[in-house]
Amino acid sequence: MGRAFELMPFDDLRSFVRALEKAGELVRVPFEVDPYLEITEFADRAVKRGGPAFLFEKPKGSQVPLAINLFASAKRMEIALGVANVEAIAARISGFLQMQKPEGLIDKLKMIPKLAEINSAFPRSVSTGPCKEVIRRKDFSLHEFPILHCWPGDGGRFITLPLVFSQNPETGKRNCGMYRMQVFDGQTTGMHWQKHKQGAEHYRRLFAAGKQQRMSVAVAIGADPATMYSAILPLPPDLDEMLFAGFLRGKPVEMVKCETSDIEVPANAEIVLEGYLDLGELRREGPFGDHTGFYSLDDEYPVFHIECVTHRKRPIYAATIVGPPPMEDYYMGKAIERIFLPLMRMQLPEVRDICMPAEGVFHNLILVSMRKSYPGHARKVMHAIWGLGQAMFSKVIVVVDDDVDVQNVAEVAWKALNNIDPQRDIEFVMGPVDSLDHSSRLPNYGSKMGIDATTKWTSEGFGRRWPAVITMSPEVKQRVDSLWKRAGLT
Ligand SMILES: Cc1cc2nc3c(=O)[nH]c(=O)nc-3n(C[C@H](O)[C@H](O)[C@H](O)COP(=O)(O)O)c2cc1C
Ligand SMILES: [Mn+2]
Repeated sequence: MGRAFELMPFDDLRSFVRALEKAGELVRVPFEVDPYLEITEFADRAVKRGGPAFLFEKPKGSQVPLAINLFASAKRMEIALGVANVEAIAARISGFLQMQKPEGLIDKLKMIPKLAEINSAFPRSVSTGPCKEVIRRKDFSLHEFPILHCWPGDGGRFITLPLVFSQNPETGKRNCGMYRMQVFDGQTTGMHWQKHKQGAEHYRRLFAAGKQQRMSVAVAIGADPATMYSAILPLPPDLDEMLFAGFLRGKPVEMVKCETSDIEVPANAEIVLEGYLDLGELRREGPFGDHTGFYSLDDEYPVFHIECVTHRKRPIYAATIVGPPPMEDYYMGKAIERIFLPLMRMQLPEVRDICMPAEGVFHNLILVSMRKSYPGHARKVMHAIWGLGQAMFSKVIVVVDDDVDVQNVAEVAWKALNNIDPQRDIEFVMGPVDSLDHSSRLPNYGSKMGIDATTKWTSEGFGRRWPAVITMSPEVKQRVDSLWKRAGLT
């Protein structure tokens, strides 16, 4: 029986780097470049010009090479996830969601590959792995690594692609999120998990329980690309990112226990930082040149104390930069948009497509096309999106009819602007907003706007006639096709 899918999972970061190099998607920089601002300028220019990923072999002041922009194009996202098109992942997810109870033997046989696929997604605990090649309980310092000082106004150096592992104190379930970490000294960093994220939730619950003073946390830097990517996915709480990574790569993620705690990390990681947070200890973190293209303001965040560093013999340090869009995170976010559409459509089958344009920096602008079936339906969709996990941050939602291609922002602007009576069709709601929003009246709390740009119906109180969009008749188009050539036009 043929496999339901074909993936060539990467074993680790370095095999991904090699694949990118082979595909002409990565350039090695053999001379010295400074992690203080200079690497940012390389990475920013490259992403703005459709340029390559980089492996900086000699970051100034460090023996450790640095990889950046690994996910910074549609092509690199596809290589990372082992697909010709990210829509293929959406199709695999749809396949699972549409799975029916098998009726006969043939149906049952058809299910076997799908079940095998699910089975291969579960993470496996292993006793050791490459991330343990070097174990250092003392005499380690973060200053050995080429940690970027990204932008001139940043508060310091930041680890920008960390996989932060923590445990839900009530269920014991694992979470992995990507939360930047400011280097305070060789053994101490900030832990910038924002209020709404799972790491922060674990911290709050443990603190509230009042039974212990410390929270164990482990951080992996650099792993196979599907595992790295899974850290940013807006999964439901308690859905293990490592399970999702296994699904994405079609092979279990191998997890190995830390030296100093029970937390597990990907065995193939390049670098692992083990440590703890003192519950209640906060420290000023930031400013940081952020996803929004602005510096996010400094604020109080927990402090991560590192007790042990393990790494490969010759580790590669993985980094990204964020800043004025489009940046690498745009391509990571675009893939999220495509991969998560089938999951959103399970809740909201009326939604046809969504688009988050680069300028909206993920959730500042969400364009939604939908099949409208009843009065007020567009508003129901807005409110449902505001109720859906991290989509709660959607600052502006524009809903259009399903004949509008939301991937074409010009078409949305044209049709939506014609279709709205602003006072009637725009609604404001109050609620949680992204921690990075610098305009909201209070941190984390502010207003959001929904624009119903669908065709208005009599049943919605619209008493006038609604005009059709202008199109030329197909016969005339065809005839002019030949006349056009006859006139010598191309
Ligand atoms: C490059 C990059 C950096 C990020 N930095 C942060 C951060 O510092 N703090 C934060 O809360 N979220 C950050 N995020 C977003 C989270 O990783 C994302 O919301 C993720 O879904 C959180 O996982 P969780 O739901 O398991 O908490 C970052 C995302 C990317 C792509
Ligand atoms: Mn999570």
